[in-house]
Amino acid sequence: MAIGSEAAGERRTAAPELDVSVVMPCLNEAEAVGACVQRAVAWLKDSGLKGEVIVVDNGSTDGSAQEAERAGARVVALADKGYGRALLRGFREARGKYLVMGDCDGTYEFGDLDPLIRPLMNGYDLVMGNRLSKLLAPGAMPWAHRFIGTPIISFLLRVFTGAKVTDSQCGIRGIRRESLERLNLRAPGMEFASEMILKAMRNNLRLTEVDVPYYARTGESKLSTFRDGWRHLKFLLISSPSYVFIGPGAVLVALGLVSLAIRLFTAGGIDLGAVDWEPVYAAAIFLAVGVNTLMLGVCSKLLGLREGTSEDSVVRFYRKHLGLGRLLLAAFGMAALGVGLDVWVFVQWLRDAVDSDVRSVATVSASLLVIAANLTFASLAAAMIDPEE
Ligand SMILES: Nc1nc2c(ncn2[C@@H]2O[C@H](COP(=O)(O)OP(=O)(O)OP(=O)(O)O)[C@@H](O)[C@H]2O)c(=O)[nH]1
Ligand SMILES: [Mg+2]
Repeated sequence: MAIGSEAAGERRTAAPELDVSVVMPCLNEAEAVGACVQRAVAWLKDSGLKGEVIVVDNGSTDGSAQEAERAGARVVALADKGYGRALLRGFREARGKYLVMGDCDGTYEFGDLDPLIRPLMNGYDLVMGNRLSKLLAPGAMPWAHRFIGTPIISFLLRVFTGAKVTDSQCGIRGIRRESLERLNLRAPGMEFASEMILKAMRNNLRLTEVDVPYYARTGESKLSTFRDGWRHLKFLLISSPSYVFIGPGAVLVALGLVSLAIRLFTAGGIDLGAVDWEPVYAAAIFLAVGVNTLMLGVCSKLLGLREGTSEDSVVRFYRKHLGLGRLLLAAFGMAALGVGLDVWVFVQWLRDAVDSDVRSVATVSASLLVIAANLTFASLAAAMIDPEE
């Protein structure tokens, strides 16, 4: 009989009753789940550790739940589909100090979980399997996953988080329960695999990687290369305001200031042969977009605080030196300067004295007005997200 229901089970905080819980998400894996469970049960017996095997089933229609139970698993039934949801549900049910997760599709070796458990016993918090080693069986991984999807997502995770991972998409992993509870994982789908690494790094978990065998899958894949690839990419993008907003915003503002400085020293534009390049127009675009981008970064970071991310240097700087009052004042100053310059441009126009310098001043005044307006609205948005004391 399947135990557990969605309503049951708060987050577990009591001391673990077992050493290891092996959690397998399962969706129509009748051909392989029985053998996976059997091997995990046998390993638990051989290792002398007290443990359990939990299979979280999302309404498989091929008898997976029965197969899993027959092989010795505790089967948890879950109605809402999703790889991440299933794992989170399994972890909530788990009673072990160490948690091992893995696909029950015949690709992973549950008969020897020592390589994952040993580092946990030695003090690591998260042990990632790495399939990209000589243990990878020929033909086990589709070409596009092996050479495109997995390397790209792993690269982004390395850049965004500093995690030293070769195979960020590996489904077999070990984690301490107390470490997992600090991560506040929520991703419902396949992007759960990336979320775990990103949050592990942000919470300073000790992470290591061990080579694991990887065999060809039995049964049908549940992974949709493009849909799930996009879910990973989207998750990484929306979790990284420093890389998406603050970095590009700072570069744009710097380019804007440099272009403005070039304009000051090259009256009449830079001679590019057939045309003169007027850097002031580029400066206006860089500065307006750059300031906007920085403010979007501030807003996302402030939003992150609500979700439990810790305050970083950008947020500290914003709260200490900027904030709503000062930014509104700055916006007002820019708007006043913009209007003043516009009046001067208007007078030159009345005098029929519009030349390249006047056009440059008109551009600067227009961008000052745009930046002032954006800053006003963005600083109000920031204060709505993070009302100041
Ligand atoms: N409970 C549950 N399990 C799921 C769901 N989607 C996938 N799984 C299971 O999660 C594991 C990972 O899914 P796979 O289809 O193997 O995904 P993958 O390993 O990235 O792709 P392959 O290389 O084809 O194996 C398998 O054990 C699936 O049965 C789901 O919605 N609910
Ligand atoms: Mg799989």
